[in-house]
Order: sequence, then C-alpha cells, then structure tokens
Amino acid sequence: MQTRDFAATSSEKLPSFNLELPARMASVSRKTGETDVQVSLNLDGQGTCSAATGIPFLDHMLHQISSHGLIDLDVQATGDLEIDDHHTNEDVGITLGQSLAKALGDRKGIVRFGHFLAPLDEALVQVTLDFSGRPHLSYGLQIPTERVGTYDTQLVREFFVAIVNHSQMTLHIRQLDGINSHHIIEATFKAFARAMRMAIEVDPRRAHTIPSSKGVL
Ligand SMILES: [Mn+2]
Repeated sequence: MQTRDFAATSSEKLPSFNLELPARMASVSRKTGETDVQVSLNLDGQGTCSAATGIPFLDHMLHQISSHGLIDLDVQATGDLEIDDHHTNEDVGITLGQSLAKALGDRKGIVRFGHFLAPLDEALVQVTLDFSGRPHLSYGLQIPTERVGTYDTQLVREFFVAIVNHSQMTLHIRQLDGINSHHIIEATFKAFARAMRMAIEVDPRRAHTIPSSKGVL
C-alpha cells in the first residue's frame, strides 16, 4: 500500500502568512430622545468589563459576555427607566451590535461560525451563531417567570433581536433544560459569549481572506 508523506510535502508548500490583524476595537455612541449609550470593546481582550446601564441584571449579563467571550467591554447608558427598562435594554443591544460589526470590519480571517452548550446547574442552553451578514434569530427560551429581580424576562429576546439586527448575525438559541429563570438566562449569555469567542477567533489557515465561498459577508 502506498503512503504519502504529508509532513514533507506540506512543509514545502505552506505559505507564510502575516497573521497580524489590525486592532479589532470599536467605540460607538448612540443618543436618542429615549437613551444615551456608549459602548467600547476590544475583541482581542482579556474579559475586563465595566457596565453601568442602570439595569442591574443587564449589567450582570454584559459581564458574562465580556468574561466568557474574552472581550474587553465598557458599556455606559442612561435612559428613560422611569417608563420601564425596554428602551435602554434595546438600545444597549443595538449599540453593542453596531460595535461588534464595526470591530469585525469586513470579517476577514475569522472562524465565522460558533457554538456552545452551557450548563448552569439545572439549566442547559445551546447557542449556535454565524457572522453571516444576514440577521436572523431563532429564540427557543421558555423562561418560567415574568421577572428576575426587577428585570422583565421578555427583554431577553428584545436584547438578542437588537444584537442580531445590528451585528448582522444568524443566532439560534435552544433551551435543552432548566427551571430557574436566572439560571436559564445566564446560561444563555454564557453560551452566547463562548460561541462568539469561537466565531470571532482568527483562523490561521484562513489568514486574510473573507470566510465565504461568495467572497463577501
Ligand atoms: Mn447570576
């Protein structure tokens, strides 16, 4: 039987790529009659986070994105919380989505797809995503209570709708198990963070090409 010496042939043919990408950082300010939001992020960070949105549970979830996504994140927001958390929650999602899109630029060299299955005690949530350039959300959470602390649990979906639309991401969220609302939501953000970390990672074999057979994302 004939064998091929891959090591010998591939070492001759391996091109050397310069893997240094431009700094993948972005800052976006967005001000409306309802809210004023500033987001700064570094995709190649270490998971340091400062989040002050006026919505404590949302701050807690932004810390999950930063810590488990290894994204340095600074989010400052003021909004019309005297009405409810809806506008501020949505506008933080919009501004974070815009910041992700800006930091990724033309999406050259990234892995593009990501997935993770995160447990949090009894909760188990799967997130699969694609920085496809096409916004889509399949949202499969069944959160049993209307609120976690003061946070309206309907706002979880609104937050992901905003991120998906403004980062141009395809996102599928599936709840496989869970009975505690806080656990279900937090497992979702942890899985989302890890899936993003996979998707935004630089693929050394991809080098500086756009990860699409169409050549554009
Ligand atoms: Mn928690």
